[in-house]
Amino acid sequence: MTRFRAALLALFTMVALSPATAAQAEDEGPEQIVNGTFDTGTAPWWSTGNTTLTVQDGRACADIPGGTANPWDVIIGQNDLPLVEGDTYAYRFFASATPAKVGRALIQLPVDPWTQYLSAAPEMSVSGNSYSFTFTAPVSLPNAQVVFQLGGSAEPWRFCMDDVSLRGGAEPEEYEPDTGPRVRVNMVGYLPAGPKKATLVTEATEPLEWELKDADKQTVASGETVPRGVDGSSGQNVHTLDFGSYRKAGEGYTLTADGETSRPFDIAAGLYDRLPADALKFYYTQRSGIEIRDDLRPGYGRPAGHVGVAPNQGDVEVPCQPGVCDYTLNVKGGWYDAGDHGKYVVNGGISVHQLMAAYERDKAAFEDGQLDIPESGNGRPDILDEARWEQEFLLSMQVPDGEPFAGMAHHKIHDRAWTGLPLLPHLDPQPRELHPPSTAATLNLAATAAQAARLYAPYDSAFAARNLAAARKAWAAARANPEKYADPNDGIGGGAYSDGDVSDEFYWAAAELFITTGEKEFRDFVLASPHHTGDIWRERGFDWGNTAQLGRLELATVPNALPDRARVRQSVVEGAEKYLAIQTAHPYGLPYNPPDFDWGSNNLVLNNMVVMATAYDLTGQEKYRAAVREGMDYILGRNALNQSYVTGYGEVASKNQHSRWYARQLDPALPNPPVGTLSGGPNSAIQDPLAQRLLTGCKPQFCYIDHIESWATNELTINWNSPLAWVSAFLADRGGRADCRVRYSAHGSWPGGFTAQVVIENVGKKPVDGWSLRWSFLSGQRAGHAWGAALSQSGSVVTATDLRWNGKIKPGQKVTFGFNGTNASGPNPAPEVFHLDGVRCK
Ligand code: 9MR
Repeated sequence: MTRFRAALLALFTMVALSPATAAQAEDEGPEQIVNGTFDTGTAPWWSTGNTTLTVQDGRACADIPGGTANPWDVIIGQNDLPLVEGDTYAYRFFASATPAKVGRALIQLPVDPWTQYLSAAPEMSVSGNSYSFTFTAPVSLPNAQVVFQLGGSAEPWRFCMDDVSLRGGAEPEEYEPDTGPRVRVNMVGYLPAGPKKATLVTEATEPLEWELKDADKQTVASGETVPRGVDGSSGQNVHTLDFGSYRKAGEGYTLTADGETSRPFDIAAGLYDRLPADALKFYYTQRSGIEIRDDLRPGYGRPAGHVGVAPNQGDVEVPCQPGVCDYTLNVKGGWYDAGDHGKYVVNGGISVHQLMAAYERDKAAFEDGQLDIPESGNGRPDILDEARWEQEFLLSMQVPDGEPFAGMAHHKIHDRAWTGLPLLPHLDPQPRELHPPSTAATLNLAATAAQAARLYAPYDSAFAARNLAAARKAWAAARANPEKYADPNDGIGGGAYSDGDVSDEFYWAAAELFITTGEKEFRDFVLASPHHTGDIWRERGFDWGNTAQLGRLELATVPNALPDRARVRQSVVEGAEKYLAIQTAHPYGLPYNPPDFDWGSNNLVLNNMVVMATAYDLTGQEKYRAAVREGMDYILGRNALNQSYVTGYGEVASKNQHSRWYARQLDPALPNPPVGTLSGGPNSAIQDPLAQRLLTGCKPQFCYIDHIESWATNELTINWNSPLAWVSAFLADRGGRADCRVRYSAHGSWPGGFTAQVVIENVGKKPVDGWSLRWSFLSGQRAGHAWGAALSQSGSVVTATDLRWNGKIKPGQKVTFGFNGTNASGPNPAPEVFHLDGVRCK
């Protein structure tokens, strides 16, 4: 390419007022501006917090506030433009101002002393003009800034721009991620008893020696790698190595092979102890409608977003999009979906469901006070308080009685137009709108409300009843409107979240309603659904748009009286076998391997791990637990990019996820995302301009960049942290299986009450000497008078302890105790999971 190298002495010259011809542009060198035509939204353009860039009629426009003193009080710009010393650049743009204004157009150093390489004062008219300048770069730098300084006006005005172009300099360099040492490990570490595998990137095709070294660089184990050929997900020739036989706990281990030494890692039993709480704490700082307290999250405090305080225009009295409805709703609260300020019922649904499911899987693992949230100390598990924040919002999205589509749920509420970054929630000036009700949203509400009805019953019976009523109403409304789909083109100002097949949402909702009520209507629906028997275990995993798996997992794990429950449980094991086979064949141990990776692939990886973890819960077979542990290695560093996707976990970890308020990469005064935030991860479709510029042609694992502008590969969302929370709670669970088998039978019931007998059998080889048995009730049941054991109950968790005289259980022997229960509304299902002295029985 010929470079336009005019020997200009002046720093810049204004040469013409006409747009460049194509030939001219060709001569001028490569384009350096990303998305100067605003065809793909406003990214990676940014603005100061007092204005919002939105696309209008193909141009990027912003309302510039009046009453500022200096030009730099309002800025719109783009970062990271490379300049080459001595090269001449052509800079062009179209701009308009209403009313007419003089602005400042600069190309400058992005930090103090803000050296200007080009400075112009375009006189902008209402109809707009094209501007053209040239300048010669006096220095080389990788990150010059193009900015429009638009402040200093007493009156507000409107600015629009288009066709922003900076031509010249070097061809954009091919982006090469820094992938560090070629030995890839879980940088956080390995569990002493767990599998320990690593991946080596090498040209070699024959086995190579590997050595495991401790922190003193002493070799403690060694072996040979296994060549695995070229891996399609990365395009790399790789070997795997297995050091699972080494089990000694310690810090600072490294693996060496092929002359390369891995990043350090630990071997520790407590590796995952903090992760469940960190993954769950993420939700508090995603909350809308409440001030985030800095004392609870130092560095993250911020005023309440969207509580009807200017410049916010929501969320207390939100109208519909024009023509959709003529009422307003108070939909304050809930969690912001992701890095945007939208709130979407379908995505909120799976997120709150997975939090409640993590709780329901092992209620005793979740306590009050774990998450440092405002509700800590109220006597209820924090995870339920956090989930309730979202569930209340979902309830508020239900169409009121007497209105068209009463009982359905509005699909979403969000800004009328997309906003730029950074923008704290309370500073969002956009009008907010309710979008039409959808069957998918309605079924998400039915499912989560039915689930909430049973889980909140021990703590707040009124809230439980409100949920059950809402679930029934939503179910009936969905049945009456079974094909009201969200418009796939309704994606301005928020995501579309459209889904043209809601038969899976119907199945999931029916499953939850059946589990909670035991009623025939829901049982019949479940049994007749094609999702009840079909192979629903897609390689690509499940997510907000594929929810049949949620129904199947719930029916398999939560006690219920389905006639073919044994088959349902077996089907989960079949799904797990499928993911296990994919993982075993994958040299990076990935239980997900489609030829192209989906948007948010990390959450699909984690959801496939949920299926394998559930198979472990159902069968106690170690191979499934080992598979979950190995899957986590990928998330935490054993991958082609040699990085962890969880903020704060591992030496090199994602920290610039796309977010309007954790936008430190754009504004050093703002924080990075909190510790425990999952990045969406590799996405082959690279929809955002930054990823397109840097990653075009990427192999799946390489379709990722830890940059705030890469919203397609590096966002954070409530529905991606939810499987992280679920899986990490599973991983933090240190127990194996105890040598006990428990039979629980409710024999005899009367309105509101029942009597139950529990038999504990010692199926091991060692005698038990003193025991305590723990289980949790499914809904609001309470244990009362007991015989043969002392019973105590906290929330829904019951603990039975021996009475000394029956504390010994010899191998092969049994002890029996019983109790009277109350509050057995609904199906009163028998608990199925029991822990003896804290360890789950077989
Ligand atoms: O996670 C969503 C992904 O499955 C969809 O393909 C994509 C396009 O509709 O949208 C993703 O969700 C985004 C949503 O639309 C807006 N908030 C941020 C979400 C994560 O990027």
